[in-house]
Amino acid sequence: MSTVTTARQAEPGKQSHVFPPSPPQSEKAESETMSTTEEDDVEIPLPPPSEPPTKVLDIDANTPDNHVPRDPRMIRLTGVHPFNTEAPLTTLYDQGFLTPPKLFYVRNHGHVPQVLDHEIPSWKVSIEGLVENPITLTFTQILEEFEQVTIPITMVCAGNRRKEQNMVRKSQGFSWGAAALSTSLWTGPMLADVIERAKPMKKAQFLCMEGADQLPNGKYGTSIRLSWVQNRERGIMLAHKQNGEPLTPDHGRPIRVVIPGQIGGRSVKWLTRIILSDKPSDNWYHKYDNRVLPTMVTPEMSKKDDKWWNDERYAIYDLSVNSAIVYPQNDETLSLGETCPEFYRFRGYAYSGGMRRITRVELSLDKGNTWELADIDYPEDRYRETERELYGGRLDMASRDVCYCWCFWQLPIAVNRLVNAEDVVLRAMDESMTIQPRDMYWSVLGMMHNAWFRIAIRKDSDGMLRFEHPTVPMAQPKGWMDRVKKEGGDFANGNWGEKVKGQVDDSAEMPEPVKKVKMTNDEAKRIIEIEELRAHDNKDEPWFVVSGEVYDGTPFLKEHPGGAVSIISAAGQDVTDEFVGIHSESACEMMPKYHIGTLSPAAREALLNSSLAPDTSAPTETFLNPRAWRPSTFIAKKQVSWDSRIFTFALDSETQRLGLPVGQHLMIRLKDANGKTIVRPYTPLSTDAKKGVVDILIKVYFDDEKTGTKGGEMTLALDALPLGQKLEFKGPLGKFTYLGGGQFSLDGNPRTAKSMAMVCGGSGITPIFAVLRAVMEDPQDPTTCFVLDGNRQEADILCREELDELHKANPSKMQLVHTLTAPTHSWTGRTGRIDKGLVEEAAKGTDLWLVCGPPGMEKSVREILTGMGVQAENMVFF
Ligand SMILES: Nc1nc2c(c(=O)[nH]1)N[C@H]1C(S)=C(S)[C@@H](COP(=O)(O)O)O[C@H]1N2
Ligand SMILES: [Mo]
Repeated sequence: MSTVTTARQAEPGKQSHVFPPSPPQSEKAESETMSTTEEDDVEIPLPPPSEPPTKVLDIDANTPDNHVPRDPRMIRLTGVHPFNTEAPLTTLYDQGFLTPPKLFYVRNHGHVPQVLDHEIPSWKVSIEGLVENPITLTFTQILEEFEQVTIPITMVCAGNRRKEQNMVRKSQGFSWGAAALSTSLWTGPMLADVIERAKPMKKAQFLCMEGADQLPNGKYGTSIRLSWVQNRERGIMLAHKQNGEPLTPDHGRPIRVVIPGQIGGRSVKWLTRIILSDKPSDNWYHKYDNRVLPTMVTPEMSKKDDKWWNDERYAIYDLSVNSAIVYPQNDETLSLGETCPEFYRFRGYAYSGGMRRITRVELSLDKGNTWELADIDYPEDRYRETERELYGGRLDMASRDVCYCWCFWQLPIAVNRLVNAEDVVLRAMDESMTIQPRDMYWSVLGMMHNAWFRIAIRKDSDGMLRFEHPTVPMAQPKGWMDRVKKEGGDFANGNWGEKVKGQVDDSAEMPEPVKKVKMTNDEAKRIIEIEELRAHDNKDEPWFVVSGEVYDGTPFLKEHPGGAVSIISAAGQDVTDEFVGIHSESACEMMPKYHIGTLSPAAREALLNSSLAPDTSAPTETFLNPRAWRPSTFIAKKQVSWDSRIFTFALDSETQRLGLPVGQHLMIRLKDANGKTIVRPYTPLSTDAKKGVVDILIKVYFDDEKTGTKGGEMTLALDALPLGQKLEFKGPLGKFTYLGGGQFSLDGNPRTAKSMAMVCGGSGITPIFAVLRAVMEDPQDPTTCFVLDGNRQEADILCREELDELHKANPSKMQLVHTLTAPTHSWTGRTGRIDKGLVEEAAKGTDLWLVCGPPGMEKSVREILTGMGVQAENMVFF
């Protein structure tokens, strides 16, 4: 514990919750009130100086609220009007336990009713419905004929923290940060006393209320249970003073309802009517607002079927347990230099609903594996120690053992532990042992978000820790949720969307483990000299070399899945690297058939020397050479998601084009850190019209430490490649070329297609996309395309924006279907693998199938197509 004490002393930040925080009271007679109880020297929390704004802001001048003075610090979440605002989180917190009205969050569904001073005494509140004695009380009566109490109550909008939900999936609600809550001392009569006057009938069960604000769907109204009102322990009251001052226009001037422990939406402002009923309120705002519909109900479902809104089980009353970290604030930094304190004191708020007390607040530095208890301070308790007059009401907490207010927590954490943590998560528990959940419960209205509050810790290169809040309302920088989203992270990945070290996409095209397969024929004992090999450097009888062994490709020219070109371009060459790089075990098993002999040592040497010869040829119009590896410099890398990047490589000159026909691919060769040569085929993202550079989209397959699965050799090597490094390209390769206007060539034969189906998965999109783009970007091209793209999760969809754009621009030429095997609940598209049903959907009018994806996917699509009677000549597998 001694370290903790040190930490508190070391921490220079100000103590914002020392009470009483603010001796200077605003003008009025309150000081008198206090002096009458001088014998009672218990210190209670009193509000900070109020200094109410007197000026109508320019921004409000042209709105119906041009009569309401406001504080410019309030953050407007729904534009200029209506006024839905919260204070910056730290500003709110720094006020202490009680929030001045001008910084108290505001939720106005419409304009603020204008009530002039002289109209207030005669303001009327009617009590009607199932009462024996319907009455209308004036404001003056309510003040004078009922006992007045003063109670501290925290109000919270059901939408508090909604921005976090909206980041995951847009809800039908605007983006509150974590400051849609505030606390004040409220003065007025208990609503139970007022109701009694009207003599409720036995069958009255609900208390409906209505405000004076005229809204698009009628007046604002809602209801609560009458029994709750009658239970004085629940503290449900009418209030005409907030922190000792008459209500401000935004908070319900001249009178409102205040309900402890329940969402703010039930506390009607500008109160005019109370109706007792045997049914809940039929007000539009009661029915269509402040509800948590089941998570699987989509906005469309809720629109179609009114039953979701008529179900009282989904209406929110009690608040739920919730908490937030305030300090460190978003983008706060901590430099780790010599001046760095040993401890950083984390601080924030917590609250629960139904008047339940927060009984523990816990923080974790290891994503919830282990937790530490924070200190909790309950300023509300200080009011229980005294009974006195305050603001013209009896301070009425001494006999109450329930909790109406927020509390504060703090925990000093050793900075060296923060250095080693990726984040800090927070959760609170209340006295019903209800604990905040780890995961979000998303619903149509985006309400009651109370999952663990998480702060990400980033390590800046200059030796600083930088803290990120999940979201920040209307401000920059926007917090980790925005960052994760931009990185393409999936919030449902179990790690708040952050990259999980070693995470592997199970539908990925992982390179198959290369087993040693014997490729030679023991009968082929011929020794071949370099002259003989060179004599077969032609397209009629192409010989090629793999690992010093010579093969005759002639019998395989027709059958080679990569087309004759790939064999012809290998003629007379040592193609060991690319052969090993791209061929499967079963391909290797076929090789003994074509083995004709072994190169002599001299021939080996000659071949090696010729391939090492510097490329001195004059600059050509296009970069690629099908018969030579061409060097290129890695000049730029752009991160498009946590595992995908666009690599840019320089061509020989700024005016040179790559020279890759649409539909063909190229090969990349490089040496990894261990000196091992790796070769893989790729289709660039940039078009062949691009000069000077080539862009290649690469999805990196990381090692999976958990399962011990190795990542992608090539993609990991590329990812580790330093800028300025050279690697090599060779190509073009491929049996398919799209010529434009529906014309293509397959295995050298010119043909045409009216309609193409493009089936792909993972990074298989890249060759497909090249063809699709050629079709879609040419307005003269009448070909139609059906794109069927299968992935694991939404974040794995490559070229998504590009696809959407092509689709948008060509609604009649292009159909686009995404399907996910592991979607999150926010996904509304197709789910499951690419199966027969989907393939059949794509088959309408299709005369050419282009397929590219992981081996498993290609295999099953081939089976489906064959089963459907599609001829092999109409299928292209890349
Ligand atoms: N008449 C009326 N009462 C109302 C509202 C409203 O728009 N009109 N908004 C409700 C909602 S949703 C909330 S959260 C609280 C907000 O109270 P505040 O603006 O004083 O913070 O008022 C509630 N009472
Ligand atoms: Mo609200």
